[in-house]
Amino acid sequence: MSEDDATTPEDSKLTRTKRAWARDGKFLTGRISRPETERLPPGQHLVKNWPVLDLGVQPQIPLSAWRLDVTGAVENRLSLNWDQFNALPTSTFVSDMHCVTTWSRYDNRWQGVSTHDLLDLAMPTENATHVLLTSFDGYTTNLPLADFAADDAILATHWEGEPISTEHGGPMRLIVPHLYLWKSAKWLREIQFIPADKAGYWERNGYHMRGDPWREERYSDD
Ligand SMILES: Nc1nc2c(c(=O)[nH]1)N[C@H]1C(S)=C(S)[C@@H](COP(=O)(O)O)O[C@H]1N2
Ligand SMILES: [Mo]
Repeated sequence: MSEDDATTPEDSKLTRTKRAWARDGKFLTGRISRPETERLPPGQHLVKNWPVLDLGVQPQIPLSAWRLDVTGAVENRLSLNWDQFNALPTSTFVSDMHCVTTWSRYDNRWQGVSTHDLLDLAMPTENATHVLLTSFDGYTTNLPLADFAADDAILATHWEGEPISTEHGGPMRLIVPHLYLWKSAKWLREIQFIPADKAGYWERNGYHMRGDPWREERYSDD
């Protein structure tokens, strides 16, 4: 950790602060809306810049050492190197992002491999209901398979036509536009398909298992 004496991410100032927000229900407006009627989710404000948020370790991953493993409840387990990943069909989507710390940023153009195309390859088995994501910095996050499989969810390598920078999760990060951005794992290393939900890093620290911004699913209910 860089900014304080914490020895584990759990002890860091960032995590302690965000645990307190979850405990106190900070930023909650109590409003529910829908993306069809309101582009900006409740309690969010627009930014033009693109803030960087992570646990403080930004791994530099040489492309020769990069791998993506697809494990768990799938017909075809995969372990792709960078060339194999880049040989997959590519898609381009434009979407908004919404961070639980209340900033939103519109119209981001992502290029990469759609989760649809990855799912066609891996073929989750019938009992797979959720995915647990693990990144090169040790970060984890979980989401329902149906959300991971959203039409505009993408394993992104490019943002606005340029390779995604290291600080924003390059060489490859997930983008699931319709959930809070903490579900969009940077520096993605492994996608595990699982038969029951399992909390990732922020989910163990007071944050919601699903994280729908229009329902303000910021924090866990208990
Ligand atoms: N690997 C990894 N992915 C991560 C994080 C992290 O710490 N490590 N932080 C999450 C959080 S809380 C947010 S808000 C977004 C921030 O993405 P950005 O830095 O590109 O804005 O990344 C998410 N993905
Ligand atoms: Mo976040």
